[in-house]
Amino acid sequence: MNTSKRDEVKIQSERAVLAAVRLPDSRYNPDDPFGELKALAEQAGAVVVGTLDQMLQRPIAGTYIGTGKLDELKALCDELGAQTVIFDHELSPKQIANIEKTVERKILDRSEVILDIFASRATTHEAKLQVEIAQLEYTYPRLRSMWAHLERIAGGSASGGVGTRGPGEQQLEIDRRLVQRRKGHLKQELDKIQARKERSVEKRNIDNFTVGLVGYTNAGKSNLFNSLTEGGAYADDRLFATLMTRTRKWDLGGGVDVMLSDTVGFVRDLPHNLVASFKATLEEATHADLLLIVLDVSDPAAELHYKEVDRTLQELFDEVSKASEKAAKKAGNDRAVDHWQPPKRLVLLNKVDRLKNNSELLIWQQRVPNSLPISALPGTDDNPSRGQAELTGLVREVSLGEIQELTLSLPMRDAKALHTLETKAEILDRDYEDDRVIVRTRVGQRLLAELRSRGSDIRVNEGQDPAPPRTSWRDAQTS
Ligand SMILES: Nc1nc2c(ncn2[C@@H]2O[C@H](COP(=O)(O)OP(=O)(O)O)[C@@H](O)[C@H]2O)c(=O)[nH]1
Ligand SMILES: [Mg+2]
Repeated sequence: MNTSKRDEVKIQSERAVLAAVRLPDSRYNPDDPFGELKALAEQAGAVVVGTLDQMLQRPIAGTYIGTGKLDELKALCDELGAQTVIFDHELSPKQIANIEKTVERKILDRSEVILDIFASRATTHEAKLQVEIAQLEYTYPRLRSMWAHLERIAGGSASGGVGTRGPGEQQLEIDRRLVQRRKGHLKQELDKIQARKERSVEKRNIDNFTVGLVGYTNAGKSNLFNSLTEGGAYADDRLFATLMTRTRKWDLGGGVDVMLSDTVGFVRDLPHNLVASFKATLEEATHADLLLIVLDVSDPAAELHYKEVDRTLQELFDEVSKASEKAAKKAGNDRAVDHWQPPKRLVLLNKVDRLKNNSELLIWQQRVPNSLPISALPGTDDNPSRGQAELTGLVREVSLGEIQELTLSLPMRDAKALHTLETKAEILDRDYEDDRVIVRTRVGQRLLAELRSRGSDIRVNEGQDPAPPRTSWRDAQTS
């Protein structure tokens, strides 16, 4: 049998063909029908070499796609040297087996690819547990159906008569119980974590202002990530692009840099039992200082996507905020500075180059006041990428806070604070008084506030008050 093809669900560096059935109620972008699945497959490490779709009134029971199309699919795989076919649907185990018989390739469905991505992205203990539970939940019913099939074959075999249980059958019973037991164990562990709410209320690293890219799959996050951090050097090398680390230094010019992360993407019609693992995996985004919400405004579903991202982030923020307050109370520490602060947010209206007219963009800008039109595609010298220079400037401002010229006094032994000032602010003059250093400096309001909140005994010269927090949109975004 060719079940061996599915021993390994991973598709890292495999050549894949994408397949889809378009039903009357299918939701997809007609201008880019395979966009999302392609971005998902690439995120899982596959190299997409071809696509094939079919319009149907309803799916075919045994094979989902029409049987005539299966021969076409096989020919396409032969021609393109593809090892894998990824379907843009959830398929039953029976359908997978039937398709595999004709196409003679590893057949995966959309949920399996998504789960694989979540598994590779889960960093916290909670996220890892959630992903494994989802994998067991998704795999378990598929195994059951496979067992039922095997049981039927075993029942008719010469080795066992009616009422005898073959050794294979016993093994399957045991496996089934093991899956259940493992799931029970994981759920218990998860309950413990959630009851304790022992999320590390991570203090942000003062040396690194962190920026996270969030948004739907196919919105352009990875392209933007590449373009901003490497001038698009890796954009064409798809395979390498998915293998590289997901956080890189982003040089904003003038000696200022921040850390930029490409986070796990939202997925259209996320299957119900994958929601928990998605949210747990996304939670790392709540620890960023600034979130760039990337929106593909050329997608007909853009408005829906925007609302969904907004709602989900708000839910996450509320959860983390509660956990953070609890933790602070428990520690008897009520200083506001130690509480978790939600990241600032900026919405990037991406793929503006694909909009057919300017009025569409104007509508978006009205709808989302704190937004910036952008194109994530790397530009050329003659035709620089729209919005990227502006974005870099904005992020630079936000990461520094308002710049002021101040005279500061700090203890000489606070070498760390002094070093931070030297690297992140401009020192104009320096003097020594007893055991203190007096520096005249051009310093960002944010940097100063953070240094002081970390316990540095920095005094501002009399008569000079640090600027009050800004009330511009950037600061307004935190509430
Ligand atoms: N026309 C156009 N296409 C874009 C732009 N940004 C991204 N894309 C395309 O959209 C697809 C998805 O991009 P990707 O960065 O992988 O999205 P991600 O899933 O959010 O990481 C790719 O085919 C990109 O070439 C853009 O600004 N303009
Ligand atoms: Mg991506």
